[in-house]
Formats: sequence, C-alpha cells, structure tokens
Amino acid sequence: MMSSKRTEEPYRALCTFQESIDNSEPSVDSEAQGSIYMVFNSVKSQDTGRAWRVLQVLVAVLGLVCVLLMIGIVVLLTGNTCTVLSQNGAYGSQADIDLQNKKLCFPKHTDTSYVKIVLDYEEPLTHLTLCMRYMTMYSRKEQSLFSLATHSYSNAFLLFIEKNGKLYFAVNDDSIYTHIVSPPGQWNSVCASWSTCGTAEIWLNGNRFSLQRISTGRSIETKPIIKIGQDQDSYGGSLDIAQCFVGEISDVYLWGHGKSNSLVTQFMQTKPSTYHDNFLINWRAFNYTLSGHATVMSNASVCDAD
Ligand SMILES: [Ca+2]
Repeated sequence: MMSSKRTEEPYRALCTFQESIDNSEPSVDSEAQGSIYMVFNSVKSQDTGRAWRVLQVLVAVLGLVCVLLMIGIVVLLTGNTCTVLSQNGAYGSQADIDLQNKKLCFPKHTDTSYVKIVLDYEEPLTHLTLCMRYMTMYSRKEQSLFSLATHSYSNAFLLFIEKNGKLYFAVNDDSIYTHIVSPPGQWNSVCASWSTCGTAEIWLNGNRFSLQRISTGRSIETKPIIKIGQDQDSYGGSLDIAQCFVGEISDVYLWGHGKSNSLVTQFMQTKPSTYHDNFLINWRAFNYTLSGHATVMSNASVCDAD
C-alpha cells in the first residue's frame, strides 16, 4: 500500500498543479494583453472621432468654395458690375448710340439731372453751329438748354431760355439777350451759329435772326464739358436748380464749322436721317452720360415732367 501511495502521489501532485493552473486567476501576461487591447480600442475610437470632425470641416469649406465660384460665374455672365444706372433705370453711359425716334426726358426740378458730353477736338474752334429740338411747358422760368464750358469760360457756348421766355445766347462769356420768344407747350426747332468773325445767328422754327457780333477773334478752347439741361457756372459744376431745364429734348447736333443754310433748312423742315458733315455731336451716334433723373425715352413714351 505504501508503494501504491508512493506511486499515486506524484500523479496527484501533477493533477493538483494542473488544476491550480486551470482554476488560477489570469496571469500577469493576460492582464497586460487586455490593457493593451483596451488602450488600442480607445485610441482607435479617438482617431475615428477626430477624422469625422476633419471630414465635416472639409465638406463645409468645399461647400463655401462652390458657392463663391457660382457667385463669381453669375457676376461674370451678367457683366453689369461697372454699369451705372440712372434713377429711372436707364443705362448711365452710352457710346455711339443711334437715338433716332428717341428723346431726352428731364422730368424734375433738380440741380443733378443733366446729359453730359465730353468732346476732345485737337484745335480751338473758330466756328460752331448747334441744332436741337425741345419742348417745355414753362413760359416763365430760366432754363438752360445747352451749356458748353471750358477752363477759361463757363459760358463758352450757351443757349438759354430767359424768365420772359426769350432766348439768350453767349459765346466765351460774351452774351446776347434776344427778342426771340421760345413758345412753351410745343416742340421747337432751334439752331445757333457763331464764328470768330463775330457773326452770330439763331433760327427758331424756320425763322432766321441775325444777332450783334459776339466773341470776335476769340476761339473756343479744347476739352470742353457739355451739360444739356443745366447751366454750368464753372468748368463742369456750379449748377443752379433755378436754371434747370424741365421738359424734353431731341435731335441734338453740333458741327465745328459755320452756318450752312442748306443744313439748317434741312434740319428745320424734317428730322434728317443722315448728315454728311463732320460732327462734334451726332444724335445718330450719341456719346453721353445720364445723371440724376435725366433719361432716354422713345418718342412715343410720355415724359411726366413736373
Ligand atoms: Ca448760372
């Protein structure tokens, strides 16, 4: 029995050791392995969150860039970034526009409404002829039809209606009060001509009037500023609301030469379709800038002047 006992003891010891291994707490290596696994999962979770946030920011930035690109494309396609509009919605500035069957409308008493024309002839002018049509309802109001100012003279070439309804003409500040009455409430055709010889003439609705000599020997300087519908008392400025034109104007032509009876006769009789002369201002190729309430309308439209 003793021998049997001795034989069984090593086996039992081995089984006890094996049971102790099977039933023991996790070993040190197993704990470390679990910790690493947990840390790995934690890091993995943090990385996923950070990547998600980065992705959200990228999507937002891309969306903003797309919106800005679309705005840029729309602005480029419309191409109106540099166009100035008058208060009535007409284009503020035009070059070489044929205004046949159109008119300029000056509906309000302001010192800001006018049509501006800048000329750039190279030599001082020794002759000048202006023709235009106009209509106003006012019979007792100072109104400037055509004001050409140079650096030296604010009234370098001025056609004006006096308070008594008579036409006033000035060249290089040398002025003439005429007895020519401008009838209100109808379209009037007027031409005014001058040369350095001092000769000055006005035609109104087919009637010719010779005037006394004005601005003899003095030519009209280069780089003038023209304002239709306002009177300039300085070069390009000093406008007076009391002298603004209220009504309608059309068929404005300016020639850098003296009177031409056939040309004036043609203008007075009809609305000419073409003139074969060298124009400084041509209604059929008009270069102008609108300001304030001044606007371009078709002849069939109604200009609601105050
Ligand atoms: Ca004035």
